[in-house]
Amino acid sequence: MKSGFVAVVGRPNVGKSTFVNQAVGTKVAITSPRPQTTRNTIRGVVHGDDTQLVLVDSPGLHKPNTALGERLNRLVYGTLAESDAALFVIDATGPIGPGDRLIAERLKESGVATVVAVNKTDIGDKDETGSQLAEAGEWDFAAYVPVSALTGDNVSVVVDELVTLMPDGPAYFPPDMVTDQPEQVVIAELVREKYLARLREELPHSLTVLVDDIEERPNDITYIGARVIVERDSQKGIVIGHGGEMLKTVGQEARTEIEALLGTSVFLDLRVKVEKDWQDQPLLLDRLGF
Ligand SMILES: Nc1nc2c(ncn2[C@@H]2O[C@H](COP(=O)(O)OP(=O)(O)OP(=O)(O)O)[C@@H](O)[C@H]2O)c(=O)[nH]1
Ligand SMILES: [Mg+2]
Repeated sequence: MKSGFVAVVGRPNVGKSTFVNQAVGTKVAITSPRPQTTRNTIRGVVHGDDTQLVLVDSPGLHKPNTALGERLNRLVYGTLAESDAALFVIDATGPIGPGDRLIAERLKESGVATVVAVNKTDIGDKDETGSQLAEAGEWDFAAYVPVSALTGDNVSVVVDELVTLMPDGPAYFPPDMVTDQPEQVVIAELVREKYLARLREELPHSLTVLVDDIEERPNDITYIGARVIVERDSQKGIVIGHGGEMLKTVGQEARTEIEALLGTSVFLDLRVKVEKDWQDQPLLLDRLGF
């Protein structure tokens, strides 16, 4: 069969995770309008007729200004070195910028066969999409496809292009497996997604979620204990909300999705904890799995 690993790269917020979810057909990676939503490499598997694409979603590449940012960038370039192909996602709604050019250069240097997806065509201006395709065309990559990861338009075209770049290989994942993430990570990410949708500006980057406990209880109830971790005492109040409102709403929204995922009722026990400057503490980053 044709199979292999595809590094999905691009600037923050261009729609990498949305693309992976659409191609896989299941939400394996959370998405949000905020940059730096994805913090880990996440594998999403596209099963085809005698083909298997393992899409490796990764954090958006940006100028690092914290230890976390540096780790994320290293993670992405490490992923690239182990890939059979790359999918470079750029955003049709804005001009190609220095960030895109830098990534294009790195991709060229790496020698990894690359497909370019110009994403968000559903909201991008036709002319702008056209001029972006022309400009990106000068990089001379394997293929260029305008897509909408959100609506699914042309996503299968990108998948087909990537499949042609795959070597002969084994099935890396069994047919029923769509991601490599353990259940507690998927659950923690769903909670974080609900917060990302609600919080403004800097706070999203200061927030992380850790699931400590998943227990099956009688009457088909799953107990889940999780910590919402922020950096400063002042952020604790925001995350909890007036009269506990924020914590409650986020908890309810996350619970609904987790119940659908697990197929049981869920008791979600969320606690808020302050870990000072967790983004700059190597030991804590290790514990949080970065
Ligand atoms: N209209 C439109 N919006 C999109 C499309 N693809 C992604 N988005 C939106 O763009 C935002 C960012 O999408 P993500 O998939 O989280 O982007 P990302 O590249 O994974 O971002 P990071 O993980 O932060 O690097 C979200 O609000 C998505 O809903 C698209 O094709 N059309
Ligand atoms: Mg992402």
